[in-house]
Amino acid sequence: MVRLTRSITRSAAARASVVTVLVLAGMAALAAVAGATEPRPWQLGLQPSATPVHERLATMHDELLVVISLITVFVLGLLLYVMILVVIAIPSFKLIYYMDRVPNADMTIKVTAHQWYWSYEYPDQAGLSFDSNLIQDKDLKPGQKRLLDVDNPLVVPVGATIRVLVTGTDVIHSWFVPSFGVQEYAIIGRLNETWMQVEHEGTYYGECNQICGVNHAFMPIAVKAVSKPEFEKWLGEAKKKFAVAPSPGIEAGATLVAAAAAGKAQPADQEPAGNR
Ligand SMILES: [Cu+2]
Repeated sequence: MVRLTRSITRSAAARASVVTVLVLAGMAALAAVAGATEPRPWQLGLQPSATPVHERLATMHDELLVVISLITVFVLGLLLYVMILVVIAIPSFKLIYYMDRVPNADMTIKVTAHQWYWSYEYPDQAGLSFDSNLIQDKDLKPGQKRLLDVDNPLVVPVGATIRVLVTGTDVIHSWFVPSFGVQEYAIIGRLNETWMQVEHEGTYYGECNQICGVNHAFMPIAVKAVSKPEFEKWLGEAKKKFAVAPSPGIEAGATLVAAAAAGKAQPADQEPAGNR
């Protein structure tokens, strides 16, 4: 009995010592593993792989890193393009505002478009107004430009800030003088506004640049910029030549409407003299 008890005690002690050794070994092993994969200060990327699953996760992570980097570069590129557009837009808006806003105007000119000629009115000059027609090829004098020169050019004083009001009586035209940077639609029933300030004397040409009908190419614009004294002299002559009549612009339109309503033909003076 005593032998049996001793034997059991010995084997229990042996088992306990084996378990203790195993536990210590396990703790040592865990400590070793933790040392290999612990987070480190300033660590970038994943911890070293300890399992096949983590190996695949790490591979997937690395591949996605390449893809996402390329996408980031692409999106930053797009943002750069947007910034370029913003940089362009700011002066562009400033310029549009400059073109649109008439600074304190010295005088006003009203431009009325017709098929196929222009009429000009000086509302500040007791409604002085006249029609401006193309000079036909057969009537061209030496020095006159074919398809550009007109019988009565618009005359403006140099240096004056001029408010230009543009309207039309039939279809949409457009008063376009390239060297002035002026292009304004002539729309029936609408009064569009722009401005110009001619800096040097001379004759400047433009054309209707809105396809307006069969004689679209035959309604040129000629603007003569003259000195102030010359302009005053011209005003005196023009008032006699065109015998100032009260605002024929709108009233001529009203006359046309009335004539059309009464079934009458268009008044002779409303026909484009040069384009028959
Ligand atoms: Cu036109």
